[in-house]
Amino acid sequence: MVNGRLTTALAIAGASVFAGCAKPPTTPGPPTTTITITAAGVSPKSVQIALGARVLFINNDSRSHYIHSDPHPDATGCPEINQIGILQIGDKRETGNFVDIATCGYHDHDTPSNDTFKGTIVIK
Ligand SMILES: [Cu+2]
Repeated sequence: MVNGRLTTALAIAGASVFAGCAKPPTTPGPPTTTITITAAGVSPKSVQIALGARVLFINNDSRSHYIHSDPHPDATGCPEINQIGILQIGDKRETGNFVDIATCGYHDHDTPSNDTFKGTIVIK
């Protein structure tokens, strides 16, 4: 019976497609560390994160901030930080994934000598 075999084959194919849908959810990555910017400066001034993690910057100040890797003006130290760039009022943005063990300094590129807006991200 050709029809009987075909029906069986379709039933098996259908079962395996269903099994494919039942795979477990993907594991979430490491939690994101947050640095908040206000008129009082960046907080916390120093954060420690795991290798491969990112940092979220939130601008709660009443002006924009241009977050840049040290050293000023070249910003070559930790290019992951330069993904933040200019944060307008209320903006939030993540760095790239830090892929090297390092201590990364950053500053506000618009006011590079203002220590209030300088901070450190330690990757370990
Ligand atoms: Cu700069």
